[in-house]
Amino acid sequence: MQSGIYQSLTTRKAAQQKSFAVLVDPDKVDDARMETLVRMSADARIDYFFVGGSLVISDYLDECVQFIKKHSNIPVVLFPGSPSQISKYADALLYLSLISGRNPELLIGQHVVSAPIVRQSGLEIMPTGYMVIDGGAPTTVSYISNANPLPADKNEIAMCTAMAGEMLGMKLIYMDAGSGARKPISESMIEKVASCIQVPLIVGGGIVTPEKAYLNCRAGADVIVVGNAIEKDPALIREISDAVHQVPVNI
Ligand code: 1GP
Repeated sequence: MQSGIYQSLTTRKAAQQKSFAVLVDPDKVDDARMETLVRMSADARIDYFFVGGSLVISDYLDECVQFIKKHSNIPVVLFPGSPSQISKYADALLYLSLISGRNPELLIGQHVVSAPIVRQSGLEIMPTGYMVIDGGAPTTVSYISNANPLPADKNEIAMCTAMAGEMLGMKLIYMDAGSGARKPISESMIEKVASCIQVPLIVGGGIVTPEKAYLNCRAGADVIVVGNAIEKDPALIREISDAVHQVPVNI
């Protein structure tokens, strides 16, 4: 694995610095919206842009990534819903394996088919154990993945899944309640998972307040991802960024 984004994630984790990633769904933006989003994100000193969605219907992905690169220094990490969502203009790729599900296509099948394209992209590849947690109602990701989400109250299953993912070599664990989830992941589940892994822990899905972002970080999340809430109220970018960056270091 090349150094770069992953190095920055592990360095920040070692220093107990929490990170904030704004999720951009290329289907939901245009140049005008991107202009506002990138400007507000740079002002709020966010740490990463994640770009992707469970469905990407438009062909705005390359343009969207190029727009961010042209107008900011914020690293762009692809968060692909399918192997077609690859842009060589990004900095890195979350190479997701859906370890909470039992759908072989999303564990390894699609990876096999797309391996040459992924390698040729030249992107920094970050193997990521992706865990979809029940967010109270079906989300696009739970439907598209054709796999049961992990029950929201089964902290032990989440812990064992993350441990197994790490031992299989995953460099990141991403716990996701799904975009627009009714219920975000509980702090008790985040705490349980964080306590049993060494690799950085990304948490997203249904986070709509700075308070919840803060509490998730206190529970052990290293990176907070927010998409939906920001689409509705871009002022949240600053509020959530401040909350995440104010989490005190434990001595
Ligand atoms: C979804 O984790 C992301 O995959 C972010 O979710 O859009 O609900 O913030 P939201």
